[in-house]
Amino acid sequence: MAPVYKLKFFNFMGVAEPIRYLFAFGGISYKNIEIEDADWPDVQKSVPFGKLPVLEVDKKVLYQSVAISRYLGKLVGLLPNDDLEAAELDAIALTVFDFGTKVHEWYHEQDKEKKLYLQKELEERWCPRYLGDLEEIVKQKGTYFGGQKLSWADLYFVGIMESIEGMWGSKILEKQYPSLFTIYKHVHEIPAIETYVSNRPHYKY
Ligand SMILES: N[C@@H](CCC(=O)N[C@@H](CS)C(=O)NCC(=O)O)C(=O)O
Repeated sequence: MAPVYKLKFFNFMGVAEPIRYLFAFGGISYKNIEIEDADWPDVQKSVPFGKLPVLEVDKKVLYQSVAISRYLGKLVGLLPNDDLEAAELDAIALTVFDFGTKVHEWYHEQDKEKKLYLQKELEERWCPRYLGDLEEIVKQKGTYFGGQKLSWADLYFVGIMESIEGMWGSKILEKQYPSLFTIYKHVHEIPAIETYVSNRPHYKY
């Protein structure tokens, strides 16, 4: 019998969005549980390291968005058999997560001056560093992060980018990062993803 999947996160895209993409891609049903602010203190005590997302697979609890996405990636046929290629994709997803952390830090900064500083850092330092290097990797590999074949790392990247664009307030890839934009477009053109995106709740970021 297929396991029962329960994804616990909040009512935004964040690091859970790639997981939702992967479920959609594989046509796997799952319960998308959005924790309300009022319930968070209690839920926090019950989850590993006090963080979300977690994915319950029957009675087992998986945490860390990259590990969860890799697990689902294998399940839906988006993980290469070759261990070295698989590790390269882990590195991509972890790098995408690192970039997301920089944007998250800027987005939630309350101090005006510090926020301006972080914005400048993002524009002048972190976008060229992360997106620039990721763009080069794709250019050398072919169409996707893994070469010619779509992988879970592509879905991880696009899910996180959608959340990042929600925070940033505008599109980021089209003008300066054409290879990354191609991945973004291809992933959104996958019928199951297209259907998921057009039916999902209104997530701000
Ligand atoms: N590296 C973790 C990050 C998890 C994380 O930081 N989750 C945040 C939401 S994006 C969280 O649970 N924040 C609530 C809190 O720390 O109180 C992952 O990728 O899953």
